[in-house]
Amino acid sequence: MSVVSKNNVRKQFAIAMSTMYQQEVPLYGTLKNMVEDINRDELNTNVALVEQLTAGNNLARLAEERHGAIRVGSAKELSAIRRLFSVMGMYPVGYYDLSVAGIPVHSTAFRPLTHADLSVNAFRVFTSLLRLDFISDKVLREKVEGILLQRRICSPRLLALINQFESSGDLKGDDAKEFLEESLNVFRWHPDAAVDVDLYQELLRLHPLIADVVSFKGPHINHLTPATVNIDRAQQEMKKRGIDAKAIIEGPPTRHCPILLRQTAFKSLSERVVFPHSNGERVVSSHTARFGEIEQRGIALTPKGQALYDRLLNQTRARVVPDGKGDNAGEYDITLGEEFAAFPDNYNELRLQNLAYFYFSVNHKVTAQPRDHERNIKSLMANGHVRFDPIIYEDFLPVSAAGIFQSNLDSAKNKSFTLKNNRDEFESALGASVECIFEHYEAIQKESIDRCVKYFSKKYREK
Ligand code: OOG
Ligand code: NI
Repeated sequence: MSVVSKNNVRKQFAIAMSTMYQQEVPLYGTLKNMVEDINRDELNTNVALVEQLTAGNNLARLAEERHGAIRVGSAKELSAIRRLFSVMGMYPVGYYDLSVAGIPVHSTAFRPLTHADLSVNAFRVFTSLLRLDFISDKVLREKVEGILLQRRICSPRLLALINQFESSGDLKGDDAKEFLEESLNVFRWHPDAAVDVDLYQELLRLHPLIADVVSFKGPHINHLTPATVNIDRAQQEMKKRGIDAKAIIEGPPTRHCPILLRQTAFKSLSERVVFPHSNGERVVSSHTARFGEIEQRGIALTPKGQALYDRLLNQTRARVVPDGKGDNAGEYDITLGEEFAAFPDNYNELRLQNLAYFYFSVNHKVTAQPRDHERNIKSLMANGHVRFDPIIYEDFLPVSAAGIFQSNLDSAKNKSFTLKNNRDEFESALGASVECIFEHYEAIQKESIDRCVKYFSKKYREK
């Protein structure tokens, strides 16, 4: 039996998840087709964009690039999920504390790390751990902890396959196939609830997220996200088709040079659930949690660029807070545009001011050889021997993520509460530390510069 690479396992997993979610939530299939049509049309009419995506090695994966999200209830579940994703070459990057926005979770994103692995398939899973310290009623909290402790989200066979991977470093043929099937089951939707309807209602009143995590048999995938090259158009198109879209696009405003990440979504749908009842009967009711999202990714920012982004977003929100219903959506967009006028919107300027990360590559269109004293990256770039293209941001934004959560939690009373920003607690639940967001972009940029310089010094030697 031949070894199946982690990249291959992840690629197949992403495809299988997409198929499963389209069956579970048919509107997601509509959304995905809509985004594909928009992308095809945009790429047909924008030659420069196609060139840029090709040079940065980002064109092929556009069609299959998407992320998903899950929510888990305990340290045991979070660490099991970490081990599961590592079989697919996905590692925890970044720590997002959403309690600051009134959401009782903290999160990370499991994703591939290197440029080569990302270009094979960039599937990521935003993973949130419920913060049970949010439940102030001790009796209820202990009851919930007990339920979560009993829950087994991974089958014994899946755990055995993960162990096998951890001891041998890979999975072969049929084992990899079985691993995929078993993994898919972890994220499947269960229409029969694991708690009775009274407890469900009690948890719902406390916070809809708690009900969503605790009441079911596993961490069902709660959305998938195709990537578009024109999210404004996707937002308009959703509205045109009568799809119940989120009121605002999260993240930075529309720009010539897109930065970081912009997101929108259709709101979560009400789904039929069968609950057991303490009197032994079954009660048919509904649950609202699962939705479909669209993302547009732009260039990754350096710490300096990220600080500027954070400052401008804070300034925007100090002036207008999106009301969630869309009544002040226009005003919010205008204010966002005004504040972000201070963010350079030109790739060369972003590079010169060290605000963003770039992928450098040899420009084969220029055939003249550089002169000896020009074989450094600065001159190579100035003379067009080397081109530079955006390194795409692969991570998430805490304020945007909170906005996505909130738009799907209609019944959430925005209770204010304070929980400690507790990265240590999260990492100890995870059983590992989370990777730094910036380090990997830095490494990709450096590697691309080294490759270009080496290319021209080799040519130089051959002369
Ligand atoms: C996750 C919401 C955040 C994103 O893309 O920022 C998110 C969730 O609802 O579980 O998916
Ligand atoms: Ni998302």
